[in-house]
Amino acid sequence: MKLYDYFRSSAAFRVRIALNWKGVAFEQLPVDLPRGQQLSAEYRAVNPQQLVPTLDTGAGLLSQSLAICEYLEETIPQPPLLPADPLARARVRGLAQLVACDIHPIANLRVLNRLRHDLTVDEPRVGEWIRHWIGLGFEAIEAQLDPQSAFACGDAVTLADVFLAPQHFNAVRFEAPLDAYPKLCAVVSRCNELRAFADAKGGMKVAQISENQRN
Ligand SMILES: N[C@@H](CCC(=O)N[C@@H](CS)C(=O)NCC(=O)O)C(=O)O
Repeated sequence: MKLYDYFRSSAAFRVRIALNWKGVAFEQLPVDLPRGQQLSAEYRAVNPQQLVPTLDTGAGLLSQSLAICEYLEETIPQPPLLPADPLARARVRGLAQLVACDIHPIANLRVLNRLRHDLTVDEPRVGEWIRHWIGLGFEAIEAQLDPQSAFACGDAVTLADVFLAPQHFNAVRFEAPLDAYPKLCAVVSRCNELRAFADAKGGMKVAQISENQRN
C-alpha cells in the first residue's frame, strides 16, 4: 500500500499507527503541507478534499483517516482495533470521533491560515484558539476514561488510542496545558511505549516541532 502522508499530520499519524498495528508494509508519499503541495492539481486528482492522508490500497484510493482505519480493521481483523461487544465498539468510535470531528478540524492548517491571513488574527490569539478547543475536547475525554484501564477503552489498544495519541502529540506541539488530564496522559504514554505507535511518529522531534510550530 502507499500512503500520501506528511510527517507532522496527526490525521496521517493515525493511519500510520493503524497500518503498523496491522503489520502492513507501506510506502510513504510525502505531501508537503506548509509548502501547499496538497493544493496542486496533481494531488487534487488523488484527493479532491486536498487533505492528507490518502491511502492507495492497490484496489483504490481511500480518504478520511477514520474510514481508512475501519477499512484496515475490516480487511485485516487481527490484531483487532475494535472490541467485539457492540456497546464497547460504539464507545471506541465515540472517542475516535470526538478527536476526529470535534477537536482536530478546528485547528487544521487551512483553518489556522484563514484565521491568520484572511481574518488577521495574530499569532498569540491563534495559539489561544487552538489550545481552547484542545482543552475542551480533552476535558470531555478525561471524564470518560477509567483509571483502572490501561488504554482509552479497556486493557487493549483500540481505535480510540490510535486517534488520541496523535492528538496528544498536537497538544504538546501547540503547548496546550495537560496537567488537568492525568488519565489521558497516562494512556498516551502507555501507547507511546508500543512499537506501532513509536514507529508511526516517524522522526517527529519535539525541537523540530516547536521550531515549525506555525506550520
Ligand atoms: N478528517 C480528515 C482530516 C484530514 C486533515 O485535515 N488533514 C490535514 C493534516 S492533519 C491536512 O491535510 N491539512 C492541509 C490543509 O489544511 O491545507 C481525516 O481524518 O483524514
